Amino acid sequence: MITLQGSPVSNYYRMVLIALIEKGFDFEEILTGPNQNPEYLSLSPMGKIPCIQVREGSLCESAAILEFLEDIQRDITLMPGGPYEKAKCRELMRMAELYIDLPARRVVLPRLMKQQVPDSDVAKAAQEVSRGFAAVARLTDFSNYLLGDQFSYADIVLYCSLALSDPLEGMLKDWSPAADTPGMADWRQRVSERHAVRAADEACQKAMPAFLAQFEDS
Ligand SMILES: N[C@@H](CCC(=O)N[C@@H](CS)C(=O)NCC(=O)O)C(=O)O
Repeated sequence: MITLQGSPVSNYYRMVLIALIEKGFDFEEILTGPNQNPEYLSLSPMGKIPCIQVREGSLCESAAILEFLEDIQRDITLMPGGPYEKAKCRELMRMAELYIDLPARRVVLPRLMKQQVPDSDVAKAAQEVSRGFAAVARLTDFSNYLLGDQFSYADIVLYCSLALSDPLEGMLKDWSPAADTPGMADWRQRVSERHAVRAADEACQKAMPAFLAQFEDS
């Protein structure tokens, strides 16, 4: 039995949740936010979510978790088999995280927490994220899944990373890289219709109001 710790409001948590469901694992969830409690730090050394606990011990960092899940359960694969193809999958996973999620996150989260974010920071983030979208579009034509007909971790990570670029789009007028990337809207719809993705999205929607409430003025 695998224990997943975190919250479905986290897009990294949802990546792991989707993988667990897609691969048919037996798992339980323990809901927690990121925190610096010594007990949690012994499982997730940065205090970030998600982390998992398995028979052998604990594991954090979503990419490491996803690859571990792939290694222990190969009946339903979410990575291609060959070394080059596998590396292409990792390439897209990294690009979505480094060039879409992270630059967007730097301004979206402070704004969500009602902190002042200079317009220049928002513009810089948008510029970086635009480059990320253009780079991803050079690697795939979105005609079915990102790597062809096999649904993979690349799809999961990019799909979940868009949860950070979406609110960035909302912060700027006339900037919509997702809509402007040919094929992406249809791909996104396809991914969103998968049972595991729908379950993760629904869990996020359910948990979001309580998460947002903590930032409301009392
Ligand atoms: N690189 C980590 C990132 C995880 C992450 O940043 N999670 C966020 C929630 S979406 C978090 O725990 N943030 C709290 C923090 O950064 O201290 C992973 O892939 O798991």
